[in-house]
Amino acid sequence: MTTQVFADLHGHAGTTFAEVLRRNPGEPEFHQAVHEVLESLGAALAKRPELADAALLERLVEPERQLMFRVPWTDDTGRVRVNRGFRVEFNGALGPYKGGLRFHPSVNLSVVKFLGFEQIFKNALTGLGIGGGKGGSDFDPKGRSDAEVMRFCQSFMTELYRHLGEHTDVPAGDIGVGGREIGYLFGQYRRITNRYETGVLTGKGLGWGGSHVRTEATGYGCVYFLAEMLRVRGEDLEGRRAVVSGSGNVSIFAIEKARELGALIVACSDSSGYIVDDKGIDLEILKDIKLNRRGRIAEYAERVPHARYVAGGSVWEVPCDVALPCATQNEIDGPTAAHLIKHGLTAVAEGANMPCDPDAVHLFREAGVAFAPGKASNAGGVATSALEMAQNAARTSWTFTDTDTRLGTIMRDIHATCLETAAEHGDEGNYVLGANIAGFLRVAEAMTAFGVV
Ligand code: NDP
Ligand code: 2IT
Repeated sequence: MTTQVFADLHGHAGTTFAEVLRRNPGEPEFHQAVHEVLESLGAALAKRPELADAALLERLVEPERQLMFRVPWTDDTGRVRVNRGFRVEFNGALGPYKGGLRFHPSVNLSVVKFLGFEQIFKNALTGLGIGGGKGGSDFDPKGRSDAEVMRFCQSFMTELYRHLGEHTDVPAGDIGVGGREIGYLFGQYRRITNRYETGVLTGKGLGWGGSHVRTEATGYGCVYFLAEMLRVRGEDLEGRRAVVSGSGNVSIFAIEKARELGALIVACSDSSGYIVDDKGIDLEILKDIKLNRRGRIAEYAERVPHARYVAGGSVWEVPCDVALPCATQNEIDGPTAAHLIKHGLTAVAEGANMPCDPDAVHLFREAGVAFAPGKASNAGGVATSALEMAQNAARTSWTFTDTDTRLGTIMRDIHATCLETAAEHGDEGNYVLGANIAGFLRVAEAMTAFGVV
């Protein structure tokens, strides 16, 4: 793990950050996410000194509740395995804690806290009534049978259920958690509680309380945001050469929508390597490999003779005009960003959470690259989760077109909010500043109304 060097923060933000470092040792991802938000808030706090007086920052950086628990399960050979489960209920000022579950060997408290912290501002930006939370486990679903994944999910829910509820805490998917896992989790929740409480999880199947467009929402929403960011610059996606990292839920539907809007997506990846297809990725083949058969990206090059597979390496070696990082945190660092800029990059929209590190974001801004931070551009997933909760509460279901139209409107509204907020605070076009301040102000208003709680 490399030691991070943080730019100095002044005044109230500086003292708050020093306390975060002291109180949360060994949590670099959490420090990084907090630093980025605090760095943006100076201009907002200068206009609203009463927020600093009410210790809003000190309260925001401290999770309301952090749960860690043992998850024992039995593998197919009969061996007992033990994983660690997490749920961080970070801030419930705007609604039930809302945020995904990540199953990946890299999951630890720092990762869950950074994701939960980001989620507070992201969820606030949607304008819907959802607080911020996140959870998961260091369980690695890769190579596990369906039966093993089911037993793990059942054990995980056997502890977690007591902390959940449609008005309390509502998980969904994230890395390693998709429709299959949500099914097992919901099945166990229903069995333990004897309640058909559809609003307790989102990302459910369409036949049992799920919403149209939830599967596509994060990727589609990210491209809606990107298209809007280009539109205000007098540009569009037609004929643009794009690279997307990852080949999971967010990546696949970002590719689908970007292609529909005229982009040529020439490369994508998984954790083993990347593929390049200069004719444009064949989405049917990619979906078959990744969604139907849970295969590896290398198979794409076996099925598409003109494509090539590069084992290891980073997909960001491939020059592009538009970058959609949709895999994981800190996948684009300073040198990678410099390489991309040198080869003609003009726009970045983060589909993943915090995929660009602070050096990369700084270089993009300096070079005039249009940059959309994840908490704004990937908010379509959680926004559609809130739409799923609304449908569950009303015991109704909307059409695909209706739901997709609502998603489009939400993403354009978030885009406008970020731009307007950045301009009001003296930094035109800075989506990072706009997203952090707008999200913060909405949460701060509710927290102030509630008093010291
Ligand atoms: P998936 O599990 O569906 O896909 C993840 C993809 O990223 C896979 O291709 C995976 O490769 C790759 N990947 C994951 N971790 C690493 C790593 N450490 N190094 C290299 N590649 C990696 O997850 P999602 O698509 O749901 O999530 C992707 C990102 O989007 C995450 O940052 C998530 O937090 C964020 N996000 C997701 C939302 C959602 O609704 N699902 C909403 C908003 C944000 P492999 O299969 O080889 O592991
Ligand atoms: O990072 C995210 O916003 C998600 N993984 C989706 C959360 C949700 O509750 O839909």
